[in-house]
This record gives sequence, structure tokens and C-alpha cells, in this order.
Amino acid sequence: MRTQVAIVGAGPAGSLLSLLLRRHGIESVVVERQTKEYVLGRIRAGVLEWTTVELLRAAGLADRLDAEGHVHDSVKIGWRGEEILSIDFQRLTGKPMMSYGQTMIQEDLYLAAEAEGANIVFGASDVEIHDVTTDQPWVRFTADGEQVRLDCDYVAGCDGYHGVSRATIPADAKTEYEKAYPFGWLGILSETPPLPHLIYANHERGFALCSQRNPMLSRYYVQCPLDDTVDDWSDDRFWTELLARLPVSEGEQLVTGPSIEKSIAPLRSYVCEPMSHGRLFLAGDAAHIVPPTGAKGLNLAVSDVHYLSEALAAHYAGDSAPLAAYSATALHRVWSSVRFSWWMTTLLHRFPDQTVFDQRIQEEDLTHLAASEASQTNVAEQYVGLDL
Ligand code: RFL
Ligand code: PHB
Repeated sequence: MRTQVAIVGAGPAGSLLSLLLRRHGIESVVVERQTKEYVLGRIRAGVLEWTTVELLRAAGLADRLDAEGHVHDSVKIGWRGEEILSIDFQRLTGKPMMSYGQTMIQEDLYLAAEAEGANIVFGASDVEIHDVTTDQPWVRFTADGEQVRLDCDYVAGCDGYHGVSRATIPADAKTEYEKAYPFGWLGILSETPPLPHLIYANHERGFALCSQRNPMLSRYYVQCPLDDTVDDWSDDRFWTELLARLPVSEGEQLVTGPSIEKSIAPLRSYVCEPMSHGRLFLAGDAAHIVPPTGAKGLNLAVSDVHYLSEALAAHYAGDSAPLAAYSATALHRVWSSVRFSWWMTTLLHRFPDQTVFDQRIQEEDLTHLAASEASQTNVAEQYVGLDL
């Protein structure tokens, strides 16, 4: 089998890349380890930067997003169980944000891929990437019990943090930057009306976040110890803990109900530099991880594949400079999001070794943020993200 670009992984990065390349007349084959149903069952991101919305619109992939996404102009941050500040990013930056679940984006991308005849091989096992430092790279995988060799011009590694692509790059050809945080997020979905705002809460019992998917589907998170399992968290325990951490006026509006999904994710920051090796280009979580506190991971996956698709299109049209610059171009945005997500995480969570002094410093940062429009503008600019 032969194609121009072999894409490993059909998460948001890989499936969107395949569609963006088609718009430039570039062929690709996507190989995905899981089944389609498995990928669609993962509950992850929920907040999109406006650049992500506009990019999906420009690619003709935003009909349902425009019909069903929830545009919001501000976020709230609560602390000490009573104080609340609101950051109005529409007023401060001229840009809103959009609440729209990653599951729905993934469904939209798979529907478009099917309608356009894009080639995605689900259930591909034993994926191996070969000869990326030659001009004839190839990928081998097993599908339906048969080994397949896929020859290509380029390989896009879009297979997430645990994929094979990054591991293909020799240790002496990459530098890895990593920070693990000493806690996780326990997230639940419930078929209850969400609070009208996205609210992040700093509390002595730990961080909490209220978000949404649609008018009858809410998404909530609480910070939890890394060794907790979902069995430690009955619905009752979850709601009691969430209520204890929210500002009282927000908690009064909370509608509780049975959870329909519950999962725990550890928090880490990670960057691999460069994001390329020979003819292999990494995009999305395969190259970098941010803690979800800044809502940046999916947005970075989208901006990476935007840069990569434009660079490949320029290359096939005769200009190879953007492809040579892909890693540097993407990393500029990556580090901006890594820094912001680290800062949000540090400001809002309770660290196990945190003293009362440290807590007062966090509260002072929040008090200052509440009083200073300059500080709010700084946060708003980073939350809505850089222009492409
Ligand atoms: P994905 O989504 O991990 O997809 C990678 C795909 O590659 C497949 N794969 C392989 N395929 C073939 N061979 C192999 N050897 C393979 N190994 C893996 C996998 O099965 C999978 O289908 O990476 P991608 O496409 O780069 O997308 C990244 C995003 O999923 C991620 O950054 C976001 O979900 C992060 N994130 C958030 N991002 C935001 O922008 N806004 C948010 O509000 C937000 N909230 C979140 C989040 C992530 C969370 N978790 C669970 C870590 C909230 C949470 C709780
Ligand atoms: C979500 O809705 O899942 C969500 C919202 C904001 C974040 C992270 C996750 O910072």
C-alpha cells in the first residue's frame, strides 16, 4: 500500500490532519489502534479557543459545533469558599470561548472522514515506523490478522502520549521536559443542567471545576490524590466534596444527579523537542502534554495539525521552508500553553506539602487578580490563546 502521508493515531489530531490534507489534495492513510467506538467513548476536553473554532469553520467542519456549541464570554474563579472573580475575556480580548465536547468533535471528524472517503484503518495493531531518516519511510501494522506495509513520503505521529511515534525517535535526537503534579482530577458527567458559567475553585480541601457539554449535560471535576480510584468515590461523596469546595452562591445553584461517567486523570506537563525527526513529524499529545487546568491540550493538537498541513501543502507546491520550520513554529505556541497551564495549576490546586503560608500567597494572588484589570487582561489573553 502507498500514500503520501501515513498518519499514526485517529484521535482529534490524526483525524483532523487527514481532512486538512485532503483540502490541499494530499492523500493520507490513518492507522488507529482502537476501534471507532472506543475512541468515541473517551470523555476528555470541553473548551475550545476561538482560533480552533475558526479553523474548524474554515475547513467546513463546524456545522454542528455552530448549532450546538455554547459560546461563553467569561469564566469565574472562586476562592476561600466565598470570594468570586469573573474574567470577561470577550471584553478584555475581543474573543469568546466555546464549550463543545471533544467526543462531539471526534464524531464530527469521523462523519466527515466517512462522507469524504478518507482512509482510516481502525483496530490496527503492532504499528511500527521505519526508515524516517531516509527518503523512503514506511509503516507496518496488522489489520484483520494481515500484516500491511504502508510506504509513504512522510509520517505524522498523532498517537498521543503513550503512542509509538515519539518512542521511534532515538534518545540522543530529542530532549524531554517533564513535570508531574502530585494529584489527579476525578471527573464526572451527569445528565443535569450545568451552572451558567465555567467556574474554577481554589479551596483548602482542593481544586474543583464546573463545566458543561450541553444544556442537560454537566461536567465536573475535583482534585484527588493520585492513588485514589473511582471506587473510592460514590456519587454522594463526589457531590458533597464538590459543594464543599465551591463558593456558597454557586453551590446553591448546583443541580445534582446520578453520574453517567467517572474517571481519574493524573496531571503532568511534558514537551518533546524537536517535534520532528527526519520525515517523522509529531503533533498533539504525542509531542506534549499540559495539565487540563488551562483547557489547552485539544487546542494545541488542532494548531499543530494546522501548521503541519499548511507546511506539507507548501512542500508539495515547491516550498520546503515551512516544513523545515514546523517544529519551531509549533513549539512557540506549545511553550506558551505549557507555561499558562502550569501557572493555572499552581494557582488553583492544593499541593500535599503546601503550608498555610503558601495558601495565603495563593489567596493574595487571587485577591490581586480580582482587583486588577491589567492582571485579568494578562490571564484573559493567555486563556483565549495566541492567534495562529
Ligand atoms: P489522543 O486523543 O490521545 O489520540 C491519540 C490516538 O492515537 C491512538 N494510538 C495509536 N494508534 C496506533 N498505534 C499506536 N501504537 C497507538 N497508540 C495510540 C490512540 O488510540 C488515540 O486514538 O491525542 P491527540 O489526537 O493528540 O488529541 C489530544 C487531546 O485528546 C488532549 O490534548 C485533550 O483531551 C486534553 N484535554 C483538554 N484539552 C483542551 O483543549 N481543552 C480541555 O478542556 C481539555 N480538558 C483534557 C481535558 C484531557 C483530559 N484528560 C483525560 C487527560 C480534560 C481531561 C480530563
Ligand atoms: C471540560 O469541560 O472538560 C474542561 C473545562 C475546562 C478545563 C478543563 C476541562 O480547564
